[in-house]
Amino acid sequence: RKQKGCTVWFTGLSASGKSTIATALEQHLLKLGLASYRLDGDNVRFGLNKDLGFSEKDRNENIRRIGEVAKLFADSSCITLTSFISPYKADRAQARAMHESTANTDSPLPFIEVFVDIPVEEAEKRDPKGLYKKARAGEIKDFTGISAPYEAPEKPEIHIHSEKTSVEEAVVIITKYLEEHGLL
Ligand code: GGZ
Repeated sequence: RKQKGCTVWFTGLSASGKSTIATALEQHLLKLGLASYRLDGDNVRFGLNKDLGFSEKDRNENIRRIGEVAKLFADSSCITLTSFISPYKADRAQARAMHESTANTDSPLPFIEVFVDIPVEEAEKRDPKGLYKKARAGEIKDFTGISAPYEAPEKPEIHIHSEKTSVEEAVVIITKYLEEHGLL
């Protein structure tokens, strides 16, 4: 049976645990012998999107391009994982619409939105890179959750409560969803 591609779209605040969960999920899928690829700030914001910053317009364009690239990976039968704050509802809806439309592909590509939910106070306590501290001090402007908006998803396919769910549990929840939807 040929693997069917899809995109697992993580969204959540900085320090919510998106990338940690996505990395663990990728490892798990690769162990199962499935083709999986993770797009994140490290391989996208320093390359394809190195011309973009964190203004609303730049984030819109960041997410638009990531949506298009994720769609291409998914179309190549890859289980594609994206790990970006993606704070705007309209941008996530656009990425979803790209996947679900059959404009450039034979069939719609499943798009699974995973909300990695964390209260901003908790993310700020974690602050692994000291970015919240800098944002509070005004050294970083337009910082999501502090001085720029985060529009939480209303109906994500999967809702992970980051403070109560371990990385391993999150991987199990997402893997189970993919299995139940015939995507593994
Ligand atoms: C939010 C910022 C900002 C501002 C730099 N706001 O925890 P990190 O460091 O590793 O993840 C954050 C990352 C966010 O990039 P994304 O491409 O995911 O954002 S978006 O989807 O909104 O386009 C953070 C760092 O970049 N960072 N400045 N002002 N996060």
